[in-house]
Amino acid sequence: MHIRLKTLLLLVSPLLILVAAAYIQWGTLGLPKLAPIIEVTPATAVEPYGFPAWLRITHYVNLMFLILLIRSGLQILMDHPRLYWNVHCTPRTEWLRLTPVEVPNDRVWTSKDDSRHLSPWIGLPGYRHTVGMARHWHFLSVLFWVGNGLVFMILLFCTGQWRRLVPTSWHIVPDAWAVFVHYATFHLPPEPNGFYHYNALQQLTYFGVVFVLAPLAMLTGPSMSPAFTARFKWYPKLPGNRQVGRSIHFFIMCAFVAFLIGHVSMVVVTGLTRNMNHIALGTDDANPIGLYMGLAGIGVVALLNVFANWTAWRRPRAVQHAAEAIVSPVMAFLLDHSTPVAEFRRADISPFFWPNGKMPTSDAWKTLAAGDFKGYRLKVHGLVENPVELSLDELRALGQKTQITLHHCIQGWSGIAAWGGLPLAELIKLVRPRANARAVVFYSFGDGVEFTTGVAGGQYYDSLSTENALGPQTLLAYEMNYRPLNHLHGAPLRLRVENQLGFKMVKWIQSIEFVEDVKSIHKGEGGYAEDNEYFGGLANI
Ligand SMILES: Nc1nc2c(c(=O)[nH]1)N[C@H]1C(S)=C(S)[C@@H](COP(=O)(O)O)O[C@H]1N2
Ligand SMILES: [Mo]
Repeated sequence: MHIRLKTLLLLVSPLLILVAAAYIQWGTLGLPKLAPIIEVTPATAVEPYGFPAWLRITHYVNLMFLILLIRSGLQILMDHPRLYWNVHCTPRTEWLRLTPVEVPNDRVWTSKDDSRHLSPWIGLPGYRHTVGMARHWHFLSVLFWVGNGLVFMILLFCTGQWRRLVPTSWHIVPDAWAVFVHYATFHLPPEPNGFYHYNALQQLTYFGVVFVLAPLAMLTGPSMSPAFTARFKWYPKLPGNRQVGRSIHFFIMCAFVAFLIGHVSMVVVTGLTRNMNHIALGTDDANPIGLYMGLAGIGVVALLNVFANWTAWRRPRAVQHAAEAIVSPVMAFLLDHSTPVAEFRRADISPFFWPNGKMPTSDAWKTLAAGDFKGYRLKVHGLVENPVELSLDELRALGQKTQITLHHCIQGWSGIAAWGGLPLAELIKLVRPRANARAVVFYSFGDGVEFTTGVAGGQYYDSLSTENALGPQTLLAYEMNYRPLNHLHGAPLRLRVENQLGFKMVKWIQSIEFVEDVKSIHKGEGGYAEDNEYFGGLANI
């Protein structure tokens, strides 16, 4: 692991300064005076107190999905184990590197080569390049996590319980500081009974988790979605750019983990049995039932995680289809109807563009490449009235467009390039698809790489709905950055479809077929990555 020293200092210095200040205050002035603890009983309470059932349940459900989110999120991160502040993801500019590998200069190093192994005890589902499954669990979990959070918020404000979390006086800041000086210098202050009242630091922390961390996690998520950012170019600019959004998303995960550790430790230190009765049973006494229930609850969370890993390894197709059924409709509703528009300036073009996939090894492609693709003919067939075979010159004559766009790989990296080519809509006009042609399939000269074994096998292909094929930013590109497309990035022809993730954009295109349904092609999931890596139809996030 490697982290830039400057970044590390920037990250830990606020905490160090606070701790140092706490020690200085203790050393010179002694421990600060704490806000007086007001003894409250049910008879004297004026504010809402206790933990109603809805709160205990949402608290628990939150934990369940938060753990799944963290574990699947870590797995997604390890598929491109580098974090950057710049959108280009140029090697050696990352501020955090969770791999020992320095990107070599003297040979091709693809983004798939770069993905790292993660223990299945930590990652969901663990091991290498299992980003497809990890995403399914991430997005399935996030729907429930956000839904649960909404229920919590609504009830919080309907029941008056918000008064326990939301500070209503600035006095909370000095009060919280006084508590912090105690904790930081290892003095346990007398605690108010949390059933009625939190201490100031505790209240401020809970407030921060609910009203700052969780919303930030939700806001930085979509800043990584190709469909969303291709439609709203300003959105990723709110954090700075897509990679800043990704880095912040990572910090939020770290903050949640830090909170979990601190929160659980405090629950243990400040009266475990009583605290467990509060949050498991909603009672304020000292019998051990809440503790047993809490332990059982944690057992259920552990079982859920075992189940998640098991499904990811043993029933991946079922998980893929479940995500397709549950998540895709929600995401399609939110994202699919927006046409991509975001374009960049020439000066924004990335100096380096990560390559992915395996170069074709077939003689057919090698012969064409040796002849500078003069002999290349793109075959367009299937459910069309006018099947054609076109040379590169003929494709050029049909229409040309250049677009400077941001590429999003499912693995996490991004890059900006100028793509020149034929708008697919023009080709569609020429071939006249039949009414029953609902999908367009792009076949590659190259093979895919099977993800568990790393062995190449089977033709790479992918497909688009006809609607997406007609999009204003869907191109058959033969130029990259104003030069003929090079071999590595897909010569002679590749797909660009800017509201989707990179894996949809087939390189080294051999032929295009119009079909009624992709179910009849290969394993029927719509593409090589969908067939073999269980990627979802969620290529827009
Ligand atoms: N034929 C083929 N096309 C492919 C792939 C592949 O493995 N084989 N990988 C895809 C993925 S995952 C990405 S991110 C982009 C990468 O394009 P680039 O190499 O130009 O960056 O190509 C896509 N097209
Ligand atoms: Mo990718």
